[in-house]
Amino acid sequence: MRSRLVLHTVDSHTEGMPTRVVTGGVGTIPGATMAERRGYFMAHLDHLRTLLMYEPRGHSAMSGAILQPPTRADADWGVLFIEVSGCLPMCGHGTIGVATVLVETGMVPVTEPRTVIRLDTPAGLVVAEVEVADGAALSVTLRNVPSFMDRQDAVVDVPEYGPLLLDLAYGGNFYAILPLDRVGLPFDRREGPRILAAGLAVMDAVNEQLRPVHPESPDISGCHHVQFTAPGSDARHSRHAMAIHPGWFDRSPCGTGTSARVAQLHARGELGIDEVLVNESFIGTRFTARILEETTLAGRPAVIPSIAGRAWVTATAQFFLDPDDPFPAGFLL
Ligand code: PYC
Repeated sequence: MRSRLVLHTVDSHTEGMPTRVVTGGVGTIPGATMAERRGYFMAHLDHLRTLLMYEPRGHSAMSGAILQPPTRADADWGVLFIEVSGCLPMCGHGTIGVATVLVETGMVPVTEPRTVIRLDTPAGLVVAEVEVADGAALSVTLRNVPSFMDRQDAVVDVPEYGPLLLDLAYGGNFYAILPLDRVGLPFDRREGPRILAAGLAVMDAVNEQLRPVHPESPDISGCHHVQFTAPGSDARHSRHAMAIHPGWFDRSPCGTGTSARVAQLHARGELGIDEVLVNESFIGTRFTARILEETTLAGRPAVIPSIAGRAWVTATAQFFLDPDDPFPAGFLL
C-alpha cells in the first residue's frame, strides 16, 4: 500500500445529509481569518476538496468540513466547509455534524447535559450548543450569523419558465426562495431531475440579473441554492426541495437555507421573535428554527436565527492517494 497523503476523517450525517469531518492531514491553512483561509484553500488546495468530495471517494451530493485551529481568541475550532459545489462560507447541517463529531470523539471538553462549542467559520462566529447524555450528542442548536432578506418580490426572467417572482435571502449563503408551483412542477421526488433543471435555470437568471453580494463580506456573493417551497408551506411548517449547484438536493433541511427562510418570513411579518418554524427537507427530515433577536447588518434589518437538528456518526476513515491513482482530484459523472 502506497500513499502520497493520508487524510483522517470522521464521517457523519445530519438528518440524512453527509458531513465528512476532516480531523487530520491538511495542516493549518495560511490566512489570518477563516475567510482568508477559505480564499487560500480555493486558490491552492482545492484538489483536496475534490479528492474527498468527488467520486470515487465521495459522490455527487457529498459534503464535508475541515477542522482548523481557530483564528480568533473567542473560538474553540476553525471550520472550512467543503462540498461538491465548492467551499461554502457557512453550512448549517455541516455545523451540526462538526459539533456532534467534536463531542463524540472528545475533541472538545464535554459537559453534560450541555456542551457549548464556538466555531470560527468563514461567515463569522457560530455557537453550537450540544445536548449531551452518556457521551452521546442528542441534538445541536446553533446560533447562526446575521441573516437578512436581500430582495423581496424580485422578478427574474428565466428562459423557458418566463418572469418569476421570488425572494432572495441570506442565511450564511444566498437563497432564492419561491413556491415550486411557480415553475409548474409538483412536490414529488420522482420529478427530481426537472426540479433540479428549474433550480439551475433560476440560479443562472438570479446571478445574471440580481447577483447578490454580502454587504460586509464581498467574497460572499452569488446564488447557488434555490429553495422551492411545497404547496401548503407557511411560517409554522415549511417543506421544500433545495436545489444546489451544480445539480443536487440537500438531503437535510439545510441550516443556512432555514436561516434564510426565517429571515424572509420575518421580513414579511409572518414570523416573530421566538416563534417556531419547522422546516422539512425533500426526504422529510426536520430542523426547528426560531429567531433569537433582531439586529442590523450594514444598516439593514437582519435577524439572528437559531437552528436545531441532529447528526449521527457513521464512520472513521483514512483516505489515501496512491501515486499512480489516475484520478488524484477525483471526478464527477
Ligand atoms: O445546511 O446550510 C446547510 C447546507 C448548505 C448546503 C447544504 N447544506
